[in-house]
Amino acid sequence: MAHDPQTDHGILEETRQKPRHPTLYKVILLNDDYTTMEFVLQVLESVFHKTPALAHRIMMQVHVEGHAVCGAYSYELAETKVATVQDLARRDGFPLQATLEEE
Ligand code: TYC
Repeated sequence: MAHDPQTDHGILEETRQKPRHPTLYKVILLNDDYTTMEFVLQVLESVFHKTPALAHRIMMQVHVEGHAVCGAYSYELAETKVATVQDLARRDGFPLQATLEEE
């Protein structure tokens, strides 16, 4: 039945296995006691392209709840953003951390 020559044209079965859209990865920003709120706002605006108002909301959510999602991206882009956050933070002497989570 799986290979009925009347209906099996040999294409659909292979195609159906592939995801219709690429897996996205959430970048999660984590709270700490030392990174300044101003620095977090800068990161959200420059790395995640948030407006100042949205950056403020996300920063405060991290501050109050411990973590918040900054956006969802392809694996490679999400990894790059996590690395960029950490590079910028270390450069300014802050312990700010970001991590990835499959959506
Ligand atoms: N909790 C930090 C403070 O009080 C601010 C902060 C917000 C730090 C968000 C990290 O991802 C963060 N200065």
